[in-house]
Amino acid sequence: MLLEAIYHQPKSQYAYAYNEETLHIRVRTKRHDMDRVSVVWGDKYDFSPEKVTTTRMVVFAQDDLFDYYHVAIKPPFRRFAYAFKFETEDQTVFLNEVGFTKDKLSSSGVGMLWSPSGMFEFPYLNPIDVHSTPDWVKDAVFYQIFPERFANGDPSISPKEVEAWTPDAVPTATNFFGGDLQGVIDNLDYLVDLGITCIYFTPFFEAHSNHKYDTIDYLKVDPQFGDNNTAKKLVKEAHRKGIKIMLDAVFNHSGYYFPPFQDVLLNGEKSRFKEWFHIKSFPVSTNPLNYDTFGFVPEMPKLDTEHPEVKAYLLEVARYWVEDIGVDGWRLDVANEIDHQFWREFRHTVKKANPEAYILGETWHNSMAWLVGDQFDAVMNYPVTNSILDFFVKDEIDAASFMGRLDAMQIAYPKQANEVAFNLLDSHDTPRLLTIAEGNKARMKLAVLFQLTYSGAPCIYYGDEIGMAGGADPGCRKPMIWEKEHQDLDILAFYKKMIQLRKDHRSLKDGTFRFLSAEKDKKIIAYERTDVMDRFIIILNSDNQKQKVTLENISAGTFRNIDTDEKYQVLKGEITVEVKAVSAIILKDQ
Ligand code: ARE
Repeated sequence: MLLEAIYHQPKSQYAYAYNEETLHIRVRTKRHDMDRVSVVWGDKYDFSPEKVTTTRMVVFAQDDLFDYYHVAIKPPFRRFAYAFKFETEDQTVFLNEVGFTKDKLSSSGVGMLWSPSGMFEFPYLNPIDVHSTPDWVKDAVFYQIFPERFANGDPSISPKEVEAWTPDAVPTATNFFGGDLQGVIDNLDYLVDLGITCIYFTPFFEAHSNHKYDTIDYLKVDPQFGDNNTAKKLVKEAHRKGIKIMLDAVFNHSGYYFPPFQDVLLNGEKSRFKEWFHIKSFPVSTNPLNYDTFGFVPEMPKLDTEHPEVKAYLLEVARYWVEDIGVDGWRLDVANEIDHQFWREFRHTVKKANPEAYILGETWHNSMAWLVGDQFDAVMNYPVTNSILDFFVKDEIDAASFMGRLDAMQIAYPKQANEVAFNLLDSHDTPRLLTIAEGNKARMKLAVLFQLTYSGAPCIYYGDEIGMAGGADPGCRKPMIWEKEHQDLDILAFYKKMIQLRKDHRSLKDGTFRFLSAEKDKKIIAYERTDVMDRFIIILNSDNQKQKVTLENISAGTFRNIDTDEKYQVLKGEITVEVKAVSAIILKDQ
């Protein structure tokens, strides 16, 4: 037993309230080290050896080095004092907050283990502290729209110098094509038909650039896109068709033409807005840059979100779009560079306006610090994106590393954050999926199949579903191709089929997920998704050769290949499946 590998941290992603009555307790051990791991627990105000309960934990995640055990427990009085019990054939070891005890009967250990003062504690499960995330996101299929490039529904408001909206149009950092909100309204049925339930809009507030991340007026739709009534109409129409709307909150910085920043440029030290920004000296200069910005972009002066007026202004913006216009969520731009206190107040404001609103942080790295319940519901799951791309699309890692990397994200956050994690494969900030796959549609489909059968909320970047290609920003921002003859209808049919399958089966959304195969040096993975209604076994072969795999520890039953109807019988807990090169098989129990 390798005691050095064992890790637990109270009040963290290793011990948190899942809901108002349930605690999740997790512990890490060396991989394959233990025969049995349990949590030994009781109530600290009524604590005695006779009254403690021992509850077995199960392995819920694994990586190269470690097993991660998990258990859900409902402490009757919301208080929880606990220790861990680790067992192998010849050893039993306990761990409490004081340290390890070899045997509960050893003289030195008795007092330590069986006294509440030595135990780990979850002192009290206060409902207000529970990190609760909106249920609807578990069922959602998101679609990301870059408003300037989806559809032009009202040419009368397009910028004068728009370029032709053709399948071979070339987006640059500064050109315009004329997309607008009416264009989205006109195409809502297309999204309904695809199976979309929420649109994520990159910014559509008044701004100077084509991407609109350099805001001029946060309370106004950009005149090139419509006006606030068009936004209202969009929200209303979308809601009527079962589609929710999430907007982009660009609160880290404003645009250069934001009136308060213009005032600072004009009035320098005398400006009443000088403290709204991080200005190092006067007069303000872009070269050399003497104020803080997003990156080193002079057009994006960083806002001082600690300043009470800035905070009040931005919180009113957050409230207005949710409460007065009716949007269902906010994606937070550069979320990790804004102070935590701002996000706490932001959450309070937004959830007061709509308790079911989804708050999604744009972060690209481990984000536990924002996922403790008082800030974001979830984050853009780029670590998972990269793992999917590395395994299925770029063919750079083996099955064992893929599983390890995904499972590392399962242990990185509380379950309720992972259930509503935003799982994207590409975005307006990355090359398109098909381009990353170097045009290999089979690899693209594997990634999509995985995305749509994994936990978390999948998001499709506009146009991926019809096989649009495009390199890094701005290449990935071509105008949507609407002409059927230029769309890849095979990819479209594939997306529709997979989205429908996900919608028809809860197990594929928030059922239990269990890897059945993910071996070192192999390129094939298999996993099971189950809930009370049904059970799927999904096998994806990312190898360029066909592969045969025998899956073990499967409970009895007969499965059917959903595409070919071929039957698979579980024999002695095993199923053997052969999968063609770069393809997948989906088995469903009968
Ligand atoms: C423009 C040009 C680019 C050029 C850039 C710098 O298009 O080619 O490189 O200027 O001069 C918006 C526009 C962009 C624009 C940018 C600046 O959409 O087109 O780029 O403004 O004017 C990091 C941040 C993350 C950020 C990404 C882009 O952490 O917050 O960089 N993403 C958001 C939006 C963007 C938006 C902005 C922020 C600014 O989604 O669309 O850009 O409002 C690693 C790092 C991450 C890093 C990531 C990507 O993983 O860890 O921190 O993200 O790579 O670079």
